[in-house]
Amino acid sequence: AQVPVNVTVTGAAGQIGYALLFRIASGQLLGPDTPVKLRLLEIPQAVKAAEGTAMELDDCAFPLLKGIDIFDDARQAFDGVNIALLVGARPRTKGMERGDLLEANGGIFKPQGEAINAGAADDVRVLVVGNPANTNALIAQAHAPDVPAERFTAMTRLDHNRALTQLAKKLGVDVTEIKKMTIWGNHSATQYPDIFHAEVNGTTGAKAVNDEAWVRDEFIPTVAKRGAAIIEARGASSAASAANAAIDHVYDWVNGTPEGDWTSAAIPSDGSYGVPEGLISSFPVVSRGGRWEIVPDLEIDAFSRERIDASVQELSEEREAVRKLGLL
Ligand code: NAX
Repeated sequence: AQVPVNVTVTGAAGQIGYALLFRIASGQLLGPDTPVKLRLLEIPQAVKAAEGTAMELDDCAFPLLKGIDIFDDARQAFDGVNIALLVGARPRTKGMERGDLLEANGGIFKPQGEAINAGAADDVRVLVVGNPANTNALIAQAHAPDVPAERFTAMTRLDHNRALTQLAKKLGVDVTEIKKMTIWGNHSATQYPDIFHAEVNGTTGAKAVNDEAWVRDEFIPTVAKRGAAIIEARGASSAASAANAAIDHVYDWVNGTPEGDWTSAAIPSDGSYGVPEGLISSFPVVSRGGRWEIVPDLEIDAFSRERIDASVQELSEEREAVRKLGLL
């Protein structure tokens, strides 16, 4: 029988955790032939709730689920980990400044990076979901010097999927008719969803829409502020859709993206498209042979340039801020 893949999920007792764990255990993360073992990390106060979720996972009798262990210690949780889903983070609370937020999350992602460095399997792949995701990924990466830098990624797949549906609705087409959507930059309100390279039935997304005002004043803000709109409507932040995006990200990373299409992921920049090297920024990416590659040589017009630069500038400022805090 195949050796189970160790999947560590942090923040396992949270809302995204609740939506994510059942999909991992049912085989949607790694495919229907790959058994998994779950390693759940929580803070001590939430271990009991994680145990409750584990009871429910047991009650599903998932054929692919070969074990569940629950920890409140990062070293143990990341021991032998193959896939690390870093979901738990410190949310911004009222009156909290950006610097406080980065510092509080540094207190989470630094020790988790160290624990990954100490105990992870050679093939470890890390996806950071917890916000501020790009910079949290950078902090974890900085404390895992023995792990190849490219194994640290942050999630913009939810933004990507949101953009696909918004464009499909506008054009009255099926989401499957749209290829090559791109999210650039930070997973924040400055992100830039780009439909100039998207393909829809033989033309570009932008040409199919043929309405720059809609792109500028409706599409981009709707995608960028969708998280807030969900909170407003649901009274809680996106959870099932975030879990779905995490599944999509890891599945594609392991299994490859389809020919003739690409997706979006925040990965360490190699300097492409003027994004400073090392920033974990969202790009158009394909996955080949288990690695993300940035789609090269796209033409970037002035409209896109301005928006990519603004989001990347924010990432540079976040990097500078965590450097000053001694977190890099
Ligand atoms: P919840 O507050 O429901 O759950 C977070 C869980 O993390 C809690 O159970 C908490 O006890 C746990 N936790 C806190 N510190 C921890 C630590 N040091 N180790 C282990 N666990 C720890 O939040 P939820 O709605 O699940 O969201 C989780 C994170 O995802 C948040 O940071 C949120 O902002 C972020 N999101 C990111 C998205 C993305 O697209 N990248 C979209 C959805 C979501 O907003």
